[in-house]
Amino acid sequence: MSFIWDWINNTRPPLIAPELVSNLRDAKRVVVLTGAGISAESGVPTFREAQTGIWAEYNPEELATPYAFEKNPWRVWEWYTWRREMIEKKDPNDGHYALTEMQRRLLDQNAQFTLITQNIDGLHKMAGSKDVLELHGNIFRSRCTDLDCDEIVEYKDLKPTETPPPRCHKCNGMLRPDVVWFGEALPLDDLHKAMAASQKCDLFFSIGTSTLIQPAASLPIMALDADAVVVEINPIETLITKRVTYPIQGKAGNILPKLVAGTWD
Ligand code: BV8
Ligand code: ZN
Repeated sequence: MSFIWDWINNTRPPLIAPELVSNLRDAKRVVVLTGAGISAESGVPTFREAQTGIWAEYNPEELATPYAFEKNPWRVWEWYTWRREMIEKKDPNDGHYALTEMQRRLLDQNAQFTLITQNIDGLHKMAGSKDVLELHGNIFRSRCTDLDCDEIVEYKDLKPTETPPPRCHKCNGMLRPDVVWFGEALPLDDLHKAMAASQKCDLFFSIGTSTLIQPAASLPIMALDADAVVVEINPIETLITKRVTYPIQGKAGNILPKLVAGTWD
């Protein structure tokens, strides 16, 4: 029976094409876009996964909106507290660390590297990645809702209050999570940097994202339109799978360490 397995293994294309390894080794401008899927192996539920406990009946896309916060600031704040307390117990996984190593190696060879994430969990920074563009904000930061106040408060500096949301220590305004809700504009400076890098790169990775959320989902398309080599790493097909150069069906925590080791070790 082993000759059949040998035949299958020898004829099955390698998960990571040798040409991709040389693309990465010779790359001059690399962009990586990550979504909730890269944190899945850290135990952080992806955005589309069913919620659990008291939040099971809620749809994230209905809670992550300015309208939901205006209507019931307490409930939205409690939802973020529940997520924050769950996320702070999680650690970066091998996929995050592989991207940190990829950034180090590329900078060593004077290439440019831009890491863009839709995630708000802070795990890329925790894994050592530098200059991360957090397009949707960060769950460990809060900001004042008073239009004349620009106070940002780190989670560790929050003063607990009997009835959430906590108040701003500068103007006593209500604090909100410093994340981008549906219907809100992304941080313009970071978005412009992300778009410029995607339009100029020679190699673009789309990792762990369903490519459904705009405007982040347009970034891989910008790279494709600029004739970049585009790699997708996702266990399932997405809207861009048929268009990318290298569709790699797999988990980020498994594929990325192999790719980095195969390129530089
Ligand atoms: C805006 C923070 C305009 C909050 C989030 C066209 C153009 C512009 C806007 C729109 C448009 N069409 C529609 C819109 C509106 C909307 C939108 O995109 N709606 C969708 C539903 C169609 N966009 C917006 O509202 C954006 N704002 O455009 O404003 C504007 C301009 C000027 C002035 C005013 C307004 C704001 C969008 C940001 C929303 N905030 N997060 C919070 O998290 O609480 S988005 C949220 O979804 C998370 O950040 C998450 O990262 C993100 C995207 O989802 P994914 O990351 O892709 O996660 P998902 O679960 O979907 O998929 C995970 C994938 O991983 C799966 O494919 C899975 O197979 C894969 N996977 C699983 N395990 C693994 C894996 N992959 C690899 N390895 C594994 N182990
Ligand atoms: Zn304030």
